[in-house]
Amino acid sequence: MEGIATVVKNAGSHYLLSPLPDWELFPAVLRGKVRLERSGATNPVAVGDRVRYELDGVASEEQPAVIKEILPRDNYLIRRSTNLSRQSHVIAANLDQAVIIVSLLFPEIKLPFLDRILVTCEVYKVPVLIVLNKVDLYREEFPEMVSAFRRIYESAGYTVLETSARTGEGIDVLRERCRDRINLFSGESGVGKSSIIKALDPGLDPKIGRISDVHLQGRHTTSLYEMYRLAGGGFVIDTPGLRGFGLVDLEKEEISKYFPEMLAVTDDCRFVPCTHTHEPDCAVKAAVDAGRISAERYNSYLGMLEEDRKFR
Ligand SMILES: Nc1nc2c(ncn2[C@@H]2O[C@H](COP(=O)(O)OP(=O)(O)OP(=O)(O)O)[C@@H](O)[C@H]2O)c(=O)[nH]1
Ligand SMILES: [Mg+2]
Ligand SMILES: [Zn+2]
Repeated sequence: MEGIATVVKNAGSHYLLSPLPDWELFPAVLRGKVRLERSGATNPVAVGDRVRYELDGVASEEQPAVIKEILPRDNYLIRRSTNLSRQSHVIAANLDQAVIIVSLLFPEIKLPFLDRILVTCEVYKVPVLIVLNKVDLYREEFPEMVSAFRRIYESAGYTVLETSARTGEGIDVLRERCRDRINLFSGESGVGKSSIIKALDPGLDPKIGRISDVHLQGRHTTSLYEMYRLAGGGFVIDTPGLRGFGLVDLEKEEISKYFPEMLAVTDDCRFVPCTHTHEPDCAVKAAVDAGRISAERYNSYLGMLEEDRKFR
């Protein structure tokens, strides 16, 4: 028998499939020659991939379904482990939304890191929702930090949702935003990705870690890519916390296209292409000077240009 199903879990060489939107999990393996797009990725099949499988009888651990073909992807996200490495890893495929989870403290946020993730989502055309989690820990004490963060990302065109997996704040709104979609949950280790999934649907049981006392960092509790079905509707993919995040291959002149607030004004730059650094009459620099583009985002952009020079 043959069928089409979606990869919902990837544990090394074993996979779990489900015929989404139905939730009936069964094991599968990759065997023989699978027709692949030439991608150079370290993992041929990713969570979210729709696959054609073959199966004799009922799938079991002893007799898993066999993945024969990966169907064309609507979209996907990849990352390079470092800028130096040519190897890339497909994070997930066929996503309706990337929910990027951050916390201002515990672990302390690194804006350039967030901006690289956002650029990657723009490159691969995956709509983004930014979730500012753990507000119970710092908003009362540092309200100006929260409003500064909001200002930076809302002025860039992103939606920022404040949540606390601990108190439940913002969780109903997030549940609504995740409904009827396939959502990737991504972000640094320890920001609360798995905790939020548990808060969205207390019937689920993703592994939740502890922040290390010494480094105030996450401990990479989640180690696999795994999709969950939310009781409220929709699907979420829990992922291991990102460490390094190498930027995808981009030409220097291209990078600013993936900063929506820069893209919006580049037509007014005198030079085409413009790197928005030394050129006269640059609309991006003018917008930064006028405070319409945030200095933090512009600095992240300059950092990416700089790396681009270093690594090729
Ligand atoms: N105070 C507070 N603590 C939280 C919140 N969300 C998560 N935590 C705590 O933060 C720690 C890490 O949470 P996890 O859900 O494991 O984080 P994660 O992002 O899944 O981490 P990795 O799986 O390592 O990538 C745990 O001790 C959680 O209890 C929150 O909103 N408020
Ligand atoms: Mg986790
Ligand atoms: Zn310019």
